[in-house]
Amino acid sequence: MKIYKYPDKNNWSELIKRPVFKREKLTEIIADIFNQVKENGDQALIDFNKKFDNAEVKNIKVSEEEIENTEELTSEELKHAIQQAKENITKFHASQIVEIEKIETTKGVVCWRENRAIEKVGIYIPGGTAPLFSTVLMLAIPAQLAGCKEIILCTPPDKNGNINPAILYTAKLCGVSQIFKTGGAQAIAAMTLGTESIPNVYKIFGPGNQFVVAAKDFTQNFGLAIDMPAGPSEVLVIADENAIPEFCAADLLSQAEHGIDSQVIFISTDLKVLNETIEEVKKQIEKLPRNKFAQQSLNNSYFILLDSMEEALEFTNLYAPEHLILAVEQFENYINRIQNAGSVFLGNYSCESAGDYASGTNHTLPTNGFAKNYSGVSLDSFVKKITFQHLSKEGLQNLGKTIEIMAEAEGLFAHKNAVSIRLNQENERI
Ligand code: HSO
Ligand code: ZN
Repeated sequence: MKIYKYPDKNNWSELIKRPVFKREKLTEIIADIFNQVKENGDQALIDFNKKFDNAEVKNIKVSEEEIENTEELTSEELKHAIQQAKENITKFHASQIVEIEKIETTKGVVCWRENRAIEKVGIYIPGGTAPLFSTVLMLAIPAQLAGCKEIILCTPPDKNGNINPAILYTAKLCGVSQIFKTGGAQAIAAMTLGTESIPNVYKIFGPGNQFVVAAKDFTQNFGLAIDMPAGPSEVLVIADENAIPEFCAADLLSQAEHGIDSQVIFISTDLKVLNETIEEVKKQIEKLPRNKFAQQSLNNSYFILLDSMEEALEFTNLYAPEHLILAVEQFENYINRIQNAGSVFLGNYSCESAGDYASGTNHTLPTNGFAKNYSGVSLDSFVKKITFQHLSKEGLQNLGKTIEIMAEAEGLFAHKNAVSIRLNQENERI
């Protein structure tokens, strides 16, 4: 834990830096994995399962029976919780569907946009120490609402060749079409190139380790889109004198427990709150089953004392956190000054966990400073928008001169002619 009291503004650029990843070496490894998947298809995935996950899997595709069994393997309590989360996430994302609005820009010239779902999308869910079935909700719900025809999901099997039942249960509940037992860069390669069992897709979503991140980078060479560039998860908490240190500490730890590279930053304008939060973190971390992860990520984390809320927001906008918690009383006064953040949690009762699981907002958010230029996943992430226009004869008469003048000024006479030929048309055919 590093503590900075009133750090000089000249040093802020150091504090907003994230850990750097060496990407170059990875590219070779990723290219090789893509090649193997291209050459050997499913068999390559079966071999990788053995090599990386120590799992014997005969069939890459999860069977209907395996999916049905999850009904029994998932407790009623968890099913109810997943249902409530699903309802809220559905409500919030359905509200993002906008009505088509036809705009007459000039009399007789009508323009509009229509959404078309991306036909085939792939969701990656990491394996490892936490089975992120909540991420299935966050990705499959908007995909289904958008109308994606094929939603496939890849996730690595455990040592026994199984997938966590909650992941399967949620995937089925949210309309995932097919589920495959493959993880890491090879899963991304399979969704990019297609194999005997796995269809290729047009866009890949979901978190993962550095290999998955690099493979998602690489897939763009094949014309695929990805949700967003990724980095480790992060939270920044701003606390004023009214913040509750116990709550702040719990929020910091909820992010820190994700992994050893998670980043948590605590900014306070009040020394007492700062000190008490640090003490609380030390106390609460003891009781966490994942305290080893949390401790390591706290080692890279900062506790910063600043002069004012103005400074706190200035720092925040530079850092551009994935999650921002405003543990301040008059949070309404600061909303319009938040420029760069993935998702914002307002007041003492809006914990990040709410958004991570069940309030309705999406938890797939820009990390690593990308909140400066990216939004989190939403319904829009699963659609393309096609523009349409219709010009009546009168419309072209009203706009034609402008187009002709501009085309001529660019030296593009064929463009000009496409208008002139219509305006000067002698025999009316239309
Ligand atoms: N905080 C993570 C999402 C998550 N948390 C999933 C719990 N499960 C990244 O936004
Ligand atoms: Zn989380």
